[in-house]
Amino acid sequence: MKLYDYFRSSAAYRVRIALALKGLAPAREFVPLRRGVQRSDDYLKLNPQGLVPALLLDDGQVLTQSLAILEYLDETHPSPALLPPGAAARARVRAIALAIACDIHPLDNLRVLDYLTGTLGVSDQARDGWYRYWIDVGFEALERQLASDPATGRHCHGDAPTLADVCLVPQMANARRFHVDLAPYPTLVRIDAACNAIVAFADAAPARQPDAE
Ligand SMILES: N[C@@H](CCC(=O)N[C@@H](CS)C(=O)NCC(=O)O)C(=O)O
Repeated sequence: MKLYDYFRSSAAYRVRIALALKGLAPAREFVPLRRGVQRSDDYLKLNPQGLVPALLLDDGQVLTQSLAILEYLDETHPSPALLPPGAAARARVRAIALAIACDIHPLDNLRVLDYLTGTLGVSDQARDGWYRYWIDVGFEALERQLASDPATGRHCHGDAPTLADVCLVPQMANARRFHVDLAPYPTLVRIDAACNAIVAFADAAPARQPDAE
């Protein structure tokens, strides 16, 4: 397997965490997003969306979309499981993961931010305000959801990491990078700390990647 990765990509960070939790260490190729290599002909042959991550399998198939990759890894390497037993519990975990991956993260993606500043002529300050705004909208709901639900434990669901934690931790890192005030989100902060105490999470952090600038 080979992971197409970028240190600051939170979608790739999710996959790095899952790989590490499952004890997998595939080859990696770094795609420097700031230089636009994700839009090169060679990369578009792998992922026509021009986004990282992509996972090249040993048989030549290429998987894209981090959540699809996470579920593939969970199906092919079931231990430790990233989804809990029980259909309703799995739906809860997926809902938390999707709230982050579908409703927060895409609004703050590099190409969206570049469109704001480049095409729409928005100032850097307004762009950063946009970034923080969409994290706050998503985190306010997540905090309410997690704080009030007895299914929340040391982690987003119970006491073991799941797909939800794998999505939460990179989004928390993004929030910190853009100086989002995390004081209103004590449950998210607590779960993030519990996750980062696990080596697989800590080692997947952007600052620990070989391509970190
Ligand atoms: N939904 C996709 C999102 C992938 C994504 O947005 N990747 C970002 C980095 S986190 C990217 O490659 N951005 C390049 C760009 O915006 O040009 C997934 O979960 O894999």
